Amino acid sequence: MFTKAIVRPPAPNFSQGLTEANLSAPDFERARKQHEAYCAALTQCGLTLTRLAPDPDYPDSTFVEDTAILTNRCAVLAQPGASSRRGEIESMRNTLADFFPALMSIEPPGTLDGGDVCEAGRNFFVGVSERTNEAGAQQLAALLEPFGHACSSVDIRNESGLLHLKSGLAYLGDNRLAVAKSLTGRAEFAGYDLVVVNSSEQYAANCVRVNNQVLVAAGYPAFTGKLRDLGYETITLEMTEFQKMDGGLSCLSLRF
Ligand code: CIR
Repeated sequence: MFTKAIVRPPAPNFSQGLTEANLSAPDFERARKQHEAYCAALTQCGLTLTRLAPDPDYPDSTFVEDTAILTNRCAVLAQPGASSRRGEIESMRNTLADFFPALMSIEPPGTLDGGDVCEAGRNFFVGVSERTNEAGAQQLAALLEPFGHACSSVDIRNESGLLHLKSGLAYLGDNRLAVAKSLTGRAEFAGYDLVVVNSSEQYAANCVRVNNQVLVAAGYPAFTGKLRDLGYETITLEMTEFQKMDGGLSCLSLRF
């Protein structure tokens, strides 16, 4: 059960962040409205929000999920794989210190983006990606082990179209994973029930279960239909402007 979330609205220079999406430039006003609707959905799910100030020094800083890994017993500050994002960690350190006395960090040469870490019950899947290296994944495993969490690495370096592991994976609770079609054969996911997301709807795989609801990007009817058939209550959210900056739905918040 989550009770809180941290969010940071996009800054006006949001469009200057990193992207390989090859879509048009995002519209700031629309992004701001989409972010507001996202915050309203989290509130509707029962969460109390900490809203950080937009930070134009870091145009990607609205994607707060990449800066930390939060569990019910501890928090780990990430070490962003993209150099332009490294400075996002410091302000998150101050914010998290208010909530997590046991605050740990991934240290260089390790790199790790929170978007590569998918908690699935007691196990954590950690994507080794363009952003997260093996040293970062190993550090996280060593830091979480004393708290009773096991980590397994999933190498996605050859998965075109997946910036982070969670771009193609989400834990729905109930031993169930939403998984992009291209990841379905991975041995790491044996033992879980898989809800497969068709290639044409891959973006929707980055959904978020928040208490009794699943937040899912608008415009992906096949996947949303599957979720509803399984009995999940869904809230669909327009994510177009964040998608243009390679951002998924989960990366706009840190939930705990
Ligand atoms: C970046 O490339 O770092 C940002 N433009 C997007 C990060 C999205 N994060 C995520 O999906 N976890």
